[in-house]
Amino acid sequence: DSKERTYIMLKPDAVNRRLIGEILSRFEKRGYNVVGLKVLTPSRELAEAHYAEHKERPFFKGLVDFLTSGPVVAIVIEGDNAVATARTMIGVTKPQASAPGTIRGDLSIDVGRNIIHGSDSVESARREIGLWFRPVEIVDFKPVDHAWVYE
Ligand code: YYY
Ligand code: MG
Repeated sequence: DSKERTYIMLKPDAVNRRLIGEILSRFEKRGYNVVGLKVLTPSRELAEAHYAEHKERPFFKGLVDFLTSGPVVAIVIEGDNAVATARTMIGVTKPQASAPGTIRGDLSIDVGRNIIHGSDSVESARREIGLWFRPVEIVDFKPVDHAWVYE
């Protein structure tokens, strides 16, 4: 197994709909470890930096307005192949194209209210974790059930 990390963010719709526990539990039950976790309302600067790759897109302003409109939960998840597996668990960008069983496919309808973000590559994860967390806010630990999750 590898201790790959990914950046997961529960957007203001997830927080306002009280879905924090529901969503976090899916990663925990799968066997992933939560190594960073906080609730904050992001500044415009932070939201724009997070979504910098989309700054020329027509939905950019609405996306930043939405992300800064309320609290988000910033999360670092760790475990084998965390980046790709989390994306699979999340579903695709459009909730209506996301399969039942995925987070977006079970809990959302509209692309602009798709409740969760997950890094799209190990490189993006590194950048996003650095943007949202200071190193001291991330823990290094190995749960006692490790050998029951990994062979
Ligand atoms: O990585 P992911 O969140 O699945 O999608 P991205 O293509 O990176 O877009 C980021 C974010 O932007 C998406 O989660 C919703 C919003 N968005 C939108 O509102 N309308 C679109 N046509 C595309 C994306
Ligand atoms: Mg993306």
